[in-house]
Amino acid sequence: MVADLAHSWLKFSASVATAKAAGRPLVALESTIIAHGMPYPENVRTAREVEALIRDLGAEPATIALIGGRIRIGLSDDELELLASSDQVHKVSRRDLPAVLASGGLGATTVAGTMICAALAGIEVFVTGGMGGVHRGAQETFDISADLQELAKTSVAVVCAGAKSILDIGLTLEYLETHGVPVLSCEQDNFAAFYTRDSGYRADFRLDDATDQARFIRTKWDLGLVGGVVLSTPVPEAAAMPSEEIDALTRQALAEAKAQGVTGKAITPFLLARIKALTGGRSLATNIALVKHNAEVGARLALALANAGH
Ligand code: PSU
Ligand code: MN
Repeated sequence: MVADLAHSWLKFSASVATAKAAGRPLVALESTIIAHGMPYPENVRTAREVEALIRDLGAEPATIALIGGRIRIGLSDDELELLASSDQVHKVSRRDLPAVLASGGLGATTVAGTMICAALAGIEVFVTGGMGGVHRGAQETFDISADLQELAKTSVAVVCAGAKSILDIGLTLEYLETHGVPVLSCEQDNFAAFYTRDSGYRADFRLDDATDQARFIRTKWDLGLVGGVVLSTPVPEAAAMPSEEIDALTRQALAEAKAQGVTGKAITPFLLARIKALTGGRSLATNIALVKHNAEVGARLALALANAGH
């Protein structure tokens, strides 16, 4: 009954509904990266290009957002444009979902928010840029992204380029281990660090092949081990940033956030925007390249999961 009530809040786009009915694999995409993670108009251009890449590989993209009091699974071109250009878009994680839906506002979903909506829509694979995590200094601030709790309880595979070094990556991986969330890596042994390929921390399991990734994920869920899986894949070599540079700029952006008293849900967008400004926009090119690469990895995983049955 609860599930039926929840489904009354969903609205599928025509193309996602058609693909779903035909049993074509679906790939969820988040909207916080569009509304709060990248500037206009690069954000809307990237969103469209990412959708096209997924379609070209034979899966159907479903960008998720809250519009007019419904959870929208799949957006039109105009709706993507609206999310990308409006300054009235709420950043929606688990906590914010009922508020923005009930008020009919415009909401961009985070990794946590998108996982919830994807699971309701029956979508198993979700592609993003970087995931949230345990913030540096969390021992004092308690700032741990709700993304991690969502991974602990919602059964969606999240494809990302690891986590940014604005976070404490070691503590992020510890947190995931505690909650039984497997961290898979493809193309390398180590967990990726978003702008750079190597976080310096080993992922739990390296699985380069989509068929093997799908078998792992299907086995977890067959066993009733509820919860997400992280699939980390590094930014393509040619687009990666030098790690010394990004480390120094990250420290600077963190110091500025602290000096200006930026906290809570505002901190991640603040740091992303500062790093972009401090790199003269080069971090944006890296961001776009890694999202596109993640989309390819995610589309292949969605196809492999469809072939793996259940
Ligand atoms: N990391 C990025 N780009 C992003 C985000 C994180 O590199 O756009 C967004 C994602 O939507 C993620 C959210 O779920 O920020 C995490 O925010 P918070 O730290 O407030 O939980
Ligand atoms: Mn936070």
